[in-house]
Amino acid sequence: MPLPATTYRTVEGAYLDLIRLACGDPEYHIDARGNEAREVIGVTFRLTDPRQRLPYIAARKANPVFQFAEALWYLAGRRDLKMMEHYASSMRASSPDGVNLGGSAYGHTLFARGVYGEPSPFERVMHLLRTEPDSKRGYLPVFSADEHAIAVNPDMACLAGLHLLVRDGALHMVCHMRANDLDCGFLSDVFSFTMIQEFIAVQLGLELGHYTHTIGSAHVNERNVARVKRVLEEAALRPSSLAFPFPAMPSDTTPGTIRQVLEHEERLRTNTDKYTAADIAHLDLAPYWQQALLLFELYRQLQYDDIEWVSQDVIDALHPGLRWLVGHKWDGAVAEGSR
Ligand code: 5HM
Repeated sequence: MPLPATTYRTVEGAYLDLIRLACGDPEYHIDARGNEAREVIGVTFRLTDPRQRLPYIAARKANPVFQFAEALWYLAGRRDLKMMEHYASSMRASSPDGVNLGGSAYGHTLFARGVYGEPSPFERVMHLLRTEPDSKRGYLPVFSADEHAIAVNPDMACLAGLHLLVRDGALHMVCHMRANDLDCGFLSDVFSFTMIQEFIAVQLGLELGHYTHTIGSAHVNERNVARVKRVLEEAALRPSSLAFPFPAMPSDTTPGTIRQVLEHEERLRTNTDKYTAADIAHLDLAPYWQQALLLFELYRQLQYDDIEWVSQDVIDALHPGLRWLVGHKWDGAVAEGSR
């Protein structure tokens, strides 16, 4: 009996197959809201190890600073533009009021409590899964029909919803996206959504299960086709993908941990503080979350300090996979021997 979806161990394999398909054998050429794109309709794949959520392809120049920032922003239930535009200034264009993000503030939809302190959708689903583990009702809708009522909506949620299923002691997740830009949005979406899955698994005391991703409109914008081709050329020349196993989220991670990481993040984002690797190592935070702060300190140096190289202690303290990624993203600011 065939598996329900094409299965990959890491996000990189899925990313490469999807861009190859949409670029090389598109079903349609579309032009929605001025974005010409090559499109395939209705794709699904499964990641057996959702922790392997980073691609190691030099030509892609993936940005782990943005990916951690976005995942933490979601987990904290935030929607403010000021945090996210620091890491990606392009996000301002999606904000309807210059203060908050709209439909794409998925974490606000999922994790924020109601105005009168009512439980968040996440808290309600946690209660359901604790009381009826075999439930099929653990669905967290994100896209709202009301979004169609907003005239000239600059930010309509691309994530339709996340479905949580507890089976055999593991938390599986199925993600439904109405649309996914395979070159730009896809990698940070899978990174963040699998972080959300792992965070929820930790809250429930469960193993991390598999992650299934389904897309209505899977597309590559014409303006990104040249980069996509470079990515595919690099992948074709490599014997096999680089392996930097991504560690497990600590089992004592709570919403309070996320708040604590983001308090430090804010100090670095606003350049109120600067940290050495030793400062970060002495914080009351698990090494896993210290990695996020090392990335934010690295980004602080790039944004605010008049430096030739990012300080070597920060580079040396990074997980080898993150060091590889920042070395290729900011190759002019990370000493060559460290890449
Ligand atoms: O016209 P439309 O609202 O579909 O344009 C949004 C574009 O951003 C699409 O290309 C969509 O696939 C991409 N996108 C994404 O891939 C947007 C968001 C933010 O909601 C996202 N992933 N998370």
